[in-house]
Amino acid sequence: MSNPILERAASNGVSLEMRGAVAVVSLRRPAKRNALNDALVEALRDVFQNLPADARAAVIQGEGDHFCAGLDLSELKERNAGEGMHHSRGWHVALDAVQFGRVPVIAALHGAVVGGGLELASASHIRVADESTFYALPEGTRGIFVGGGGSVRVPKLIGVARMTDMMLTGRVYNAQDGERLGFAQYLVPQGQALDKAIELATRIATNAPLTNYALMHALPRIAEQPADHGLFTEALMASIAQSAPEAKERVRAFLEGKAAKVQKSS
Ligand code: 1HE
Repeated sequence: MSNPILERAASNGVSLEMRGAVAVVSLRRPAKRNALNDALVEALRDVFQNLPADARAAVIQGEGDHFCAGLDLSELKERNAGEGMHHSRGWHVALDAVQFGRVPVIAALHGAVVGGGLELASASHIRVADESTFYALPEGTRGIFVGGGGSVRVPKLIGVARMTDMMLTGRVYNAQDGERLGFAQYLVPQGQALDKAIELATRIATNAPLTNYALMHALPRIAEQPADHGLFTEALMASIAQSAPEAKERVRAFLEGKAAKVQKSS
């Protein structure tokens, strides 16, 4: 790796390894359960803002027994109100780099996905959880609030009522319930989340890049627009995507019987 930004990120606990066209990003602070201190949040931001040009999809995972224990609570105790505001805004920039970067991001989840760890997972586009995964928002019981975009992103997955309950009561959801409620789109046996995430990312990497980009950037914005505006944005995005040479080639291949049909699922 010769990129100094990625080298600095690696020394601060976030490494990147290319597997074909998939960038595998790893949180590497297992002794602290991948708790996110300031250096790690900045490293995450830097990695996702500087993915290699040949990356067409990314996976994020945590080393050790847990995906991520959330905010590093040891850094919280010294912060005043102004510093707290800037700290939260720094998380927003980092997690926006995950959600609104250049390529789709698949989170491979296991063990604790809690607090800021759940906020990070929620910024990804697809979540694959193994059976050891559990989800919680201990902020409520620790006397704090979410600050990494959780109040915006988590209700989009499970609804405001469930998030309120999690924060008021400290409720923890297991992997099965998490999939049923919408935290994860895929549930796999213990130890298999990373392989499944890489398999999905490898498939996604073969899509037309402009279609992937449109899905990541247009869908969440359209969801927040009034219907009339959303339909207009959709029409704009559709016309841009279908005018790309790659789209024309792919459609022609299907019409000539050279592209796969949609198969009934088993
Ligand atoms: C930590 C953190 C952390 C572990 N900050 N140091 N997040 C939380 O409230 C979750 C807090 N963590 C836990 O509940 C547990 O650690 C776990 C369920 C994740 C894992 O349990 P376990 O038994 O495997 O590990 P452990 O023994 O609790 O922790 C191992 C070490 O990691 C230990 O340090 P050590 O020096 O004694 O070895 C822990 O202190 C340390 N550790 N989690 C700091 N979070 C943008 S705002 C977001 C707001 C939030 O995210 S609030 C939620 C914070």
